[in-house]
Amino acid sequence: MIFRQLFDQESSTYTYLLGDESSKEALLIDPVDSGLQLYLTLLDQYGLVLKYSLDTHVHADHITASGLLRQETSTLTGIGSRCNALLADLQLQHGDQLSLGQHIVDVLATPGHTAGSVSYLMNDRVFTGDSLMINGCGRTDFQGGDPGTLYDSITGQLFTLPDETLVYPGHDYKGYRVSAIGQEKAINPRLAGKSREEFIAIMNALDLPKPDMLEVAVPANKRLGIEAYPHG
Ligand SMILES: N[C@@H](CCC(=O)N[C@@H](CS)C(=O)NCC(=O)O)C(=O)O
Ligand SMILES: [Fe+2]
Repeated sequence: MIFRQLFDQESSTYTYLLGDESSKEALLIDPVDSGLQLYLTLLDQYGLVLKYSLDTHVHADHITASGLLRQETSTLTGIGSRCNALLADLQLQHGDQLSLGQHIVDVLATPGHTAGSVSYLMNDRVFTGDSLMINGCGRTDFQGGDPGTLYDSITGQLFTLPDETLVYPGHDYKGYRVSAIGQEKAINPRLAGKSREEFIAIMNALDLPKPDMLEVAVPANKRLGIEAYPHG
């Protein structure tokens, strides 16, 4: 597999490029609009064809490149069906499977950061978006977020994966790049040894300032980051 973890400094967002060398099929997870040219260059350099541009949720802090990628390539765009981003080609649901050559991507519904959040599981790694971060997790105070629901997603879906499963989050604000399910179970301060009630109390007490781009990004990302789609 070709695998690249890309970082957008502006929003501290990780974007993932996965490519299957045999079939030349590729997918991107959580591409950022300002990275468009970089993604196209990398695809070209590796000789890959973009099959899927996937988002883990409707982002509140940056604009997705999925709509732009749809215009520039033959990619299908995909997002959780409960995100209400109706212009996406694939309205993904828990249990859906996508193929990348011989590899399978499993869609896991992991709501709680937003109502429509999903994670993508491929081989030994899970792309958790903002459902599970390294030593943390996404906030739950807007976009249909709910701390109890997030606790249930993390403990019921993500923490039931093998401990060795690598965790690749949607953001990191502290310099971490990759974790593992076993490590998050053991030392994530919001989750290790915490009851559902304790987790809810922690999340409800965060009192974080709203993302700078919230009012712009959410409506834009519901249109996959472009005004008119797919003809714009
Ligand atoms: N200061 C950042 C805040 C970004 C933010 O709130 N990120 C969300 C993910 S969309 C989150 O869950 N952050 C978790 C945290 O800050 O602990 C901005 O303005 O963009
Ligand atoms: Fe988010």
